[in-house]
Amino acid sequence: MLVEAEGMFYRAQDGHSVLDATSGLWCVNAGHARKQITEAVHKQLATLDYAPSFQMGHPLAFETASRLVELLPAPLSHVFFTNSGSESVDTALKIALAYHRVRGEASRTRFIGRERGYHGVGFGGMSVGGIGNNRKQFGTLLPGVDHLPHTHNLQHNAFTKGQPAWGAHLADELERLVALHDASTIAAVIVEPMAGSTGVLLPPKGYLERLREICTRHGILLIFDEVITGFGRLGDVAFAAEKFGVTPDILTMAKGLTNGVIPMGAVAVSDTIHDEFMSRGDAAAIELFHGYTYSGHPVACAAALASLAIYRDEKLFARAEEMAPAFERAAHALRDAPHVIDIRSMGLVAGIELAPRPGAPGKRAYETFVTCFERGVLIRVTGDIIAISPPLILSEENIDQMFSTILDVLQTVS
Ligand code: PXG
Repeated sequence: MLVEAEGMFYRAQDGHSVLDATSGLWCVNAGHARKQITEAVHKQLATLDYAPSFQMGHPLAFETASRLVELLPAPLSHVFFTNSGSESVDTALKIALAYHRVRGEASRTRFIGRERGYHGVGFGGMSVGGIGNNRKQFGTLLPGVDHLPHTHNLQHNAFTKGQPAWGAHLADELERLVALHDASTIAAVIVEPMAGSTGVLLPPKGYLERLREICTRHGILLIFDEVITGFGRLGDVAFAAEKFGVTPDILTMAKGLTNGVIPMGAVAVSDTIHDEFMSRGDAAAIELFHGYTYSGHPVACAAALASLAIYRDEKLFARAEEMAPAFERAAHALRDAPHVIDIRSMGLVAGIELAPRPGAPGKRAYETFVTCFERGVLIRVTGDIIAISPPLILSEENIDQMFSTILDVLQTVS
């Protein structure tokens, strides 16, 4: 149980201090209890606690959208607000369907996701997602969904720093799916530019470029799910799209948008998509029959604006890039630690893959997680992979503490 948080640390119920090596759940990018955000939320609650976004509006939603557009690569220039990553994904998928329909290509209804992808827990996101355990309890999901192969390959890419050299050709599988289903049936391809939840899989060099090229050639929309990669996680810039130099047609975000303080998500779309909706029908008509009671919630907007101001004023994305070499060195120093079979990293994210204990997959990593917590470091594990994604404000001392604790613990787990 966690009861308090400040800066890089939680306090557990028994009073011990716990270094947050996971930004909560990949979201507290500016660290905990940021006064600027707390005060903005407090003030907003007393000023305009709620306003509908159906027929009505309020200035903060437009201000937040404008700030986001400044951070997004062109031509992503319009924003639809949601309340979570899952809602962002389902919104993005619905926008893709409706976009093709308004253009007279209603046969484009198929989605292509990727094995090991995570896109939240709505029916759309779960269907395009590719993590078996997240799907198997729920029977039939959306029809008309196919999956690209994942890009993880230890034989070729173990212990890579940054993007692996091997694997761009895996994007060509999209051509195979296009040949199988026909482009006229495919609405969109959705991928995380770096797969987070499944255990930090970086895109092979040239892979995203090839996906982009194939999508463009066949009139298929490319959606990047940047719920984890957004807001400086990979260093230097706000979004992975810019980091990797590949721009999707639709980009989903959440988490770091409000520093995790108030639930909020958003979907950015290109000018072309926006204009296709807006150029049709009568000016007073509703263009997209979709939205949430809490879309653009004023308090969430206040939290987002304060978070974005911190990212900008403290140059946190540049700071993530500055700290990345020390973080990468410390992560890769675990190479010879017991059980470690791979380490991969970029910016302020690292995946440390352990060999599963024979007959007990996941147990070794789970015990590592529990013991690290007892020793004052919060890590995240998925299967037998440790994922580290600290707040971007971290110090070298924090880096030492997190990786030396993991090393000590790996030396004790069997
Ligand atoms: N897309 C991506 C890429 C995500 O990582 C979602 C969508 C869904 O967001 P919401 O806000 O609906 O949860 C996510 C969420 C983990 C973990 O253990 C990761 C997420 C959520 C819970 C656990 O890595 N990511």
